[in-house]
Amino acid sequence: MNKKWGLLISSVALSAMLMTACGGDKEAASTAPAATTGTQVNIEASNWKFNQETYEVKAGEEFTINFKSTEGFHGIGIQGLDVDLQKDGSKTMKIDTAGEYTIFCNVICGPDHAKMVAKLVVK
Ligand SMILES: [Cu+2]
Repeated sequence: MNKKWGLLISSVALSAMLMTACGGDKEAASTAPAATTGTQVNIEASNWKFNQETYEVKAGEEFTINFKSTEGFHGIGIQGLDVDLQKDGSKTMKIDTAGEYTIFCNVICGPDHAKMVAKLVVK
């Protein structure tokens, strides 16, 4: 996973920066309308942080991540999970085992991009 992101990030770094600079708006392929029931995990990204340091969900229960860039162009990936959202988007999923997962920004968004990390705690 790390290796994959490293490759991806270095290969698209330039184009991502250009796209961000022009205010390009791209819909992620995995974007789906937000579900209205179940646990909602609202993650907002701004320059250069997430609105919470940790987000909690329950193991074995479905939840929906609602991701939004409120300032700038950001994205989220979650280490070890199939989550890849850019700008705005939602993803419904379920994690069966308790643990902690690192949420990171997957768009090269500016000088403090590397600081954009948070934690998903599955209890
Ligand atoms: Cu970023």
